[in-house]
Amino acid sequence: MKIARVLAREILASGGMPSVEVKVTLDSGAVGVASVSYGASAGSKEAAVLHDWDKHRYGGKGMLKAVDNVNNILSQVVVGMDAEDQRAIDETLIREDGTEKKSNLGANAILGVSMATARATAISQNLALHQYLQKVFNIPLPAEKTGGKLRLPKPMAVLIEGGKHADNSTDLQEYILAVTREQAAKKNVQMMEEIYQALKNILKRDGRSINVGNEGAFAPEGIADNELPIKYIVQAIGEAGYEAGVDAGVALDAAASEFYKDGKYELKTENKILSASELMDMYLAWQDQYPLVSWEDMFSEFDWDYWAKFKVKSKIPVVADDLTVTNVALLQKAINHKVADAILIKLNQAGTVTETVDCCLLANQHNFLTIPSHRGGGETNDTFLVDLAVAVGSQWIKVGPTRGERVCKYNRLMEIEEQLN
Ligand code: 2PG
Ligand code: MG
Repeated sequence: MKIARVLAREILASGGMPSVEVKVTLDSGAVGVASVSYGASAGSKEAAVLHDWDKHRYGGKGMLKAVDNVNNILSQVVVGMDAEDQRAIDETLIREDGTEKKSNLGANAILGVSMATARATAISQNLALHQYLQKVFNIPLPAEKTGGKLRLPKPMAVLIEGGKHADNSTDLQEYILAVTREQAAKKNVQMMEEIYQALKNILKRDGRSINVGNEGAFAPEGIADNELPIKYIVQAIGEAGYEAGVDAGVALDAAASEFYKDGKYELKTENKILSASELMDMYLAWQDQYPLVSWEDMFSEFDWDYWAKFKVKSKIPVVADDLTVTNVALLQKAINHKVADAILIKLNQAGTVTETVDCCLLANQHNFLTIPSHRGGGETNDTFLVDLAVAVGSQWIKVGPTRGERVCKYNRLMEIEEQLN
């Protein structure tokens, strides 16, 4: 089965700014379409998003160059290649770019081709994408590890957001409802959305705004401390009729690189500048008070020392995102330095499907949790990350609770469950 045609176009992502969509057609006639997302609070070592920097279009953020790179350069090298050899295709794409961060042709161009090829080939083989990914990358069936039952990831839904994802909200970027109950995905999704609605009522009662941020999470203004949102979510779990600490708990993503300045952490809402050690004390006090499930990026990506110190004291998984940016070498470093227990997985941080899967497999080998995630700034309606999560046996997927580009992920999850049954 060979790649016959590759065609890219500029589309809009969730923030109303451009992204890239790629359509790959195989000689079997199968067509795969994929679109690429990008973040608002990106890690410094992520694969590069190529923008046009033409000030007359979208303030410089157009993606016509990346589109051209697909149509005129990448298509030339992959047309005629064996579509079933995803690894060879991705290696070819990486070689054609030739830079460490894919900054020459753009990870937004490269990843679109990579994802669309996988999807077209899955369709051609009449397999669900998650089944095809397991097959083509020879992933040990997660079902074998879980007594014959394929594990479906549980929702980690951002319910309150601040930082770079919303104006005038909290310093910490995300307060996440992490479902902990092992039950049907459909029930987990229902529970998560009921808790979201309960939270809406609580915020209204408290006279707070129920406007939402980038990811469809509430972004109330005027919250004077970074702890209150945890209390709100715990309360919402109870008011929705569930038990905090049993059915669900709270996961935090501080995205702390965003408020790290000159070796200190600036909490604007609290009018405080904290040392790393003071920040750690604040976090550790929370873990004794609340049903917390995990911590993500609680220290800056440049503060490896404190990551290590924090991990020793933490009772719950420490998740690396900006620190490791879905990069095998950085994950290996995180494993060696014992700074985390879990890795957030974002296809566009890596820039090809193969590199993303390799990262998940390395994580699995070292008993690191993998948490495939949406992006904050420019998410699309693509649901690839859900199939990826199922294929590699992820415990959770991190996706916002509302807005079309988020709920399509939960809809895909429930669809997979229906198909498996
Ligand atoms: C994160 C993500 C997604 P962004 O930090 O985990 O929630 O945000 O895509 O803006 O990096
Ligand atoms: Mg993060």
